[in-house]
Amino acid sequence: PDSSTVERSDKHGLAAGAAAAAPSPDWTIPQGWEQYTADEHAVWKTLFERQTRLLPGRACDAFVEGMRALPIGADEIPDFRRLSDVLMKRTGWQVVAVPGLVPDEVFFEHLAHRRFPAGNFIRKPHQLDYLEEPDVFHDVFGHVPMLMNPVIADFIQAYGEGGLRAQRLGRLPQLARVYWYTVEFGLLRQRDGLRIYGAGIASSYTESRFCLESDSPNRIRFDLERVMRTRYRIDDFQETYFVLDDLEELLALSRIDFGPLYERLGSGPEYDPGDVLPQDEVIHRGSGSYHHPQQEG
Ligand code: HBI
Ligand code: FE
Repeated sequence: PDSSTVERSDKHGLAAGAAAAAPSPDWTIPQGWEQYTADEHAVWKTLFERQTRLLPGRACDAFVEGMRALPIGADEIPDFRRLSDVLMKRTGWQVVAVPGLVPDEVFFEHLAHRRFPAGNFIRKPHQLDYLEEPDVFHDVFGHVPMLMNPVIADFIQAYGEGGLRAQRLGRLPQLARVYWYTVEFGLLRQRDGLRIYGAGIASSYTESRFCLESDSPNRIRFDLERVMRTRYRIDDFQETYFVLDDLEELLALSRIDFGPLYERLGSGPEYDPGDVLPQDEVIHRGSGSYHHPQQEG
């Protein structure tokens, strides 16, 4: 893409299609913090306040601690420079601005270098509950607090490194499921109960309750190969959540040699999002009432 044609001042509120012209080879753009409007800060405030009310007793301790130590508050969209200052000291991560979804290899390259690409735009008031591309609320509120945790910090870097390799080996769909069912939609069994650590849930008003309180979804103990064989839903609540007993489990995952696993994954079954298998350690067997409502009569 020809960066010279991109109008740098025109970058807020860009959604689908906006990323078509990459402003630079690594797709980063200035956050343009000074250009956010009062209305945009107000959308952030609405999202921040309703989510912050919901998370006590639902988000895991690491999330709450990360959030507390960061310059993230209700009144304004956070400034990535200030987030990066704090993150850098704690775990060596930075937050860089991108216009929306970026190509897989660009995404991985950033993660491998401990740069988290965050959308700089914020959803419109009519999109509070769902949008297709990650915006600043999902990326900053959902992901950045967990990047303060050293285990998650290393795991996401390893995912970036592994992503580049998986792509070369044609195994990206399988690896992406690990990210999906952990970093985005993971649950954690804390001493005091099931908690959220996945950013896709932590930033969602509706799913943060559904994932813990609904009897509809399955909650199954995380198993790496099982997860890599399991398709996921991108446009609705998950039918199954995978549960870690300890975030430290991710530490082992970032050191695993996926080579032999990729070999095995070349054959054998693939599972649907709602499948429950005989070998699963089932924490809650979902009723399926949300995704598969029973017909009357
Ligand atoms: N780009 N900005 C952004 N954020 C993501 O989470 C993201 C992306 N590009 C590709 C991507 N995720 C993935 O689907 C990979 O994890 C496979
Ligand atoms: Fe995300």
